Amino acid sequence: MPGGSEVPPLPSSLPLVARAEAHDDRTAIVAPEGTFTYRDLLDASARVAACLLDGRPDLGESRVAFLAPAGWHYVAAQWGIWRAGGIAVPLATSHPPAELEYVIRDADAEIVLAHPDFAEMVRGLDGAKRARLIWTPQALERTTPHSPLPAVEEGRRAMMVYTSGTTGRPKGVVTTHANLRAQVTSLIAAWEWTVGDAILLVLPLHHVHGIVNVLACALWAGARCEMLAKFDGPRVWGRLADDDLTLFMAVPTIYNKLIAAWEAAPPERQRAYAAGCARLRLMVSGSAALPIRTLERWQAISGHVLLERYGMTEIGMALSNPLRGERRPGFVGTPLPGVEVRLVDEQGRPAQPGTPGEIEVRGPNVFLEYWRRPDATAQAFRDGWFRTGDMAVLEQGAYRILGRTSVDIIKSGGYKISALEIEDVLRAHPAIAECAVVGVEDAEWGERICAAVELRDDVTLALEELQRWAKQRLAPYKVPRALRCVAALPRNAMGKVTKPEVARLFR
Ligand code: MLC
Ligand code: AMP
Repeated sequence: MPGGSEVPPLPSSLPLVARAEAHDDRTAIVAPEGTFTYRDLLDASARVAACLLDGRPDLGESRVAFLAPAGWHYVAAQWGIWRAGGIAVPLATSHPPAELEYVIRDADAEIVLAHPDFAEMVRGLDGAKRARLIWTPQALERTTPHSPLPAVEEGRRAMMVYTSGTTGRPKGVVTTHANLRAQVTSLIAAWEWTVGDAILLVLPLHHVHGIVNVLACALWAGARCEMLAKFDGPRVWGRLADDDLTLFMAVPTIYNKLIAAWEAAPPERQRAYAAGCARLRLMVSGSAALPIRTLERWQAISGHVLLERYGMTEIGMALSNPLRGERRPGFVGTPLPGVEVRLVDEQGRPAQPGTPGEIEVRGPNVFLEYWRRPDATAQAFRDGWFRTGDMAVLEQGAYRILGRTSVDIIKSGGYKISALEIEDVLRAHPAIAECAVVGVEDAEWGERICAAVELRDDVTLALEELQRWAKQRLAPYKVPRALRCVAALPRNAMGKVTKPEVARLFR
């Protein structure tokens, strides 16, 4: 390790960090940069914290936006921000400058901590010019000054993850250290994580599936987390075929892609892949509905009945099929330890048994607030319960997700995407007079982003042209995959665009 362990270990007030002290020489992270123990992580994150503090006693919940590929620098940066008393705001490595700019600005980031891989892009961001810009190698390798780290109470803000909604642009979901502890310990108990576990992380690290369910749970348990910079089907299969992993978690699209990669492999490799899976103790699917055909195909290939669970950025995980016992296809199980779940009708009254209702969630796992949006925060709760916007029904003791209350929330590849946000961007295109964006069911991606547009007079627009333009403004997974140019969008008598009719244009 560069710099050695020059910062003396301090008992930490942060539960995750305090637990790492007990794991010391165990391997914590296997990353493209190398293999690192819990002691390495404590040392490196203390150096990052000292660098961020730069002589101050406490960052006092300043926002630190950080951008690093999945790997060692990411983890050291995240823990360093926490140990310095800052709020960690993960930026997405796949996002174009416009989206990064929005998050840095909305979070009002005081510091931008970035990996040199992104130097050119970050240097061009106005938000980074206004903030203190620090490169991760500089933070990780810093040797002086030794800095006493602040005592960070659990009730303080820890993290802000940006999520799309039905109003406006993405909002920062603020979770405290206590929220994170509740989210993690619930999964540790339900899925029986131990120090003996080893997990392969293939998910992006700007959303809770990767951040909480995989990375934070592994580090809480004292387990080993192996990080791939990016999902790659054959590479993932190669690792699953080795005999040293115990856990795997992914979105349904990733299982679909793994199924396709397995089917494309020669028979002897197929056998090796399947045998590798058999050695894992648990494979989990979530973030979007798991199609029963995916579950069945995966079972036929790997022998695993995928454990499907349900969660959301604002609440971590809420419902899960059992680790032991029957996992019902098409169901997401029962409330996780410490999480209360209820179904309510449109008036907010508990739904009659057996009838559908909106899922509401309560418990220490539920987030604190949307960053600087008190009205949105207030609207998201009813009598202390968080309103998820997802509909479900309780049948024979287990929940089945039926869909969402809003057509404008799309799930594609496991990403939550706001149709309204994309429409706002597309309306700025010089050829587009009006547009409507919908999610259309898709076997591989769950839903595909489709755009219907009314063009201005005398212009044409091709999909490729629109995609090129949109890629500069939107994350790749928000870019439309299909385009219909229409004389007039379908509207109801009130003049409102009828989204189900729009979706029909693409079927
Ligand atoms: C990418 N492509 C898409 C697409 N995304 N096509 C249709 N729909 C999409 N959504 C296309 C690209 O344009 C490209 O096409 C090709 O697919 C490969 O692109 P890529 O970017 O390399 O894709 P890939 O890396 O394979 O990404 C697929 C993925 C990724 C499934 C690995 O989408 C992913 O990591 N999803 C996970 C998201 C996640 O973690 N969600 C959790 C949110 S938290 P071409 O033609 O250029 O080759 C949450 C709470 C909870 O939901 O409950 O967990
Ligand atoms: P996000 O806002 O990105 O955290 O995504 C959360 C949303 O993902 C939820 O509100 C659900 O709509 C969806 N989701 C998560 N898990 C499941 C699941 N197992 N089945 C169906 N939808 C899910």
